Amino acid sequence: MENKMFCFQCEQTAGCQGCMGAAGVCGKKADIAELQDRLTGALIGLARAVEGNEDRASATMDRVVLEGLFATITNVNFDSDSLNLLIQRVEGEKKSLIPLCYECDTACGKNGDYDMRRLWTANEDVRSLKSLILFGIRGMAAYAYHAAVLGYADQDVNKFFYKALFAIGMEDWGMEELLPVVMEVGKVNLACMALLDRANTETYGNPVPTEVSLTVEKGPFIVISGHDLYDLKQLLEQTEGKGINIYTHGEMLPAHGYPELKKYSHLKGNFGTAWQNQQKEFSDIPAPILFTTNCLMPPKKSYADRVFTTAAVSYPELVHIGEEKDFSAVIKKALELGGYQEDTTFTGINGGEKVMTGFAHHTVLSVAGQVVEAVRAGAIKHFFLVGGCDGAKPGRNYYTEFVKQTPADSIVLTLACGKYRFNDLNLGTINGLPRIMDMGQCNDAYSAIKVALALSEAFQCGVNELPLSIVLSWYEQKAVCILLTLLHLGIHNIRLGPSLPAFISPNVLKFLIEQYHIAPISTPDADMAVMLA
Ligand code: SF4
Ligand code: SF3
Repeated sequence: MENKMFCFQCEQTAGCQGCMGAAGVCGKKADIAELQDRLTGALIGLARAVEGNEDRASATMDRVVLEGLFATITNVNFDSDSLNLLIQRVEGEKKSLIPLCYECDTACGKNGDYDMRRLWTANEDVRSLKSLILFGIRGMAAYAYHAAVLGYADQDVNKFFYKALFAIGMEDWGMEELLPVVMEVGKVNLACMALLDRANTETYGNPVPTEVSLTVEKGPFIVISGHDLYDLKQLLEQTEGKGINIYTHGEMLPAHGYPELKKYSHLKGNFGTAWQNQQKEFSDIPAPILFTTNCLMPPKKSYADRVFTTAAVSYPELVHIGEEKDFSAVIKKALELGGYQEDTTFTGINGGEKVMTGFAHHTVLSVAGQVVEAVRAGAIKHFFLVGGCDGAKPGRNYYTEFVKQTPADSIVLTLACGKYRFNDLNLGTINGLPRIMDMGQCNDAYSAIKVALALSEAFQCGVNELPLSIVLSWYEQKAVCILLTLLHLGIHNIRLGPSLPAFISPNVLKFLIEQYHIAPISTPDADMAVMLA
């Protein structure tokens, strides 16, 4: 490949084909793309060394696999130093596992790192299936990482990462060998999301319905973005009693529903909308912003001195807070900047001044009887799950229009950052139940699955027979593992948008259509008509 880089893992990939120039649409430069490929190739080498003997993998090895995969997710790590360090750590783990191989002159090829160019130039179907595996485990690694920082691990999940990485490195595997691994990503990701759900709820309690203000009160404040609840908890503890308020941003919004986080009175509200608006929304903000995970966009000069990173996120020249989680630099910056002089109200994209969250499975299932009764009485005729990532494409206003068109006797379940397209709409209630229920972050797809399974049990039918329509929006790799989980559960007729992944080859798409009747979104009117028919 004479192009400088190749990456097609996210929805905004150049020309719906692949970022191939000096930098990707996300701002990832060719040298960083190459380092991320080397890191992935090194992880495949480690999986080769472990192959057939996953019990030899240590806890530190499992951790470096999670961190290595997480670092390559879109909008997470743009920093060569930290990527080089990760590569060294992977090589160090491999060396500890097979020290003799490092002294051996015979290249047997069994433990070598994998050259990712072999994947990018492979037969399109093989490339497609291996991409589904790779991007799926990248997303899943983020979830396993969040569980791990709370002290939760599932050995079957951890072992599967090696199996999946090994499969990507297999040169002579075709559809027959790769397809089962693709489907296994979905199965294992279900276990991984269940693990994270347990980690979050056992640590911070079951989320409860919570109204979240979009007004920023006067005085010093910090905005915290990303998915990591542990980082938020540390920040809340370290800022308590210091006269600094904390506002969530992006995927941190659902944190407001957790009892052990909402108990902090200085966790005040939410700032801004979804990730793609950050360069505009942060341009003149008188406060620091802490990124705990994706989606970090290359910061503009106007606010770069106020952005901090921690955990898997890294960007050159930004201050990175290490594992000791000492946020004093962020606190100092908040006090220096001082915040707004007056309470300042922002609105959601539809003009709303507050949003609701906290409708995870525990809350929804606690009113299951009421929901089932409302369905039997005809007050609720349809459920929609409209969830997933947000992004910059103009066509994404589909999701706003779609939700606006949902009939008054329907419920909209939502999750992840795509909800910012409509979560400030007031769609009213049905028998006291709000018509829009935010189930949480993208990993809380687990909640939606639990609710769908409970409904199918209550009505004694399969999930595909329920009056339930699923409309997903995707952008990065966590959406890939969630989609694979829904397919693993045998869920049909999923609508996917705003465009289909560039890494799905025509043959793989044909398979998905034939087996699962997956379809691209069209127009809100046309899709709504089909779903309600
Ligand atoms: Fe392009 Fe997306 Fe890859 Fe960034 S992550 S280089 S935008 S395909
Ligand atoms: Fe959003 Fe980046 Fe995917 Fe967890 S924050 S959903 S895009």
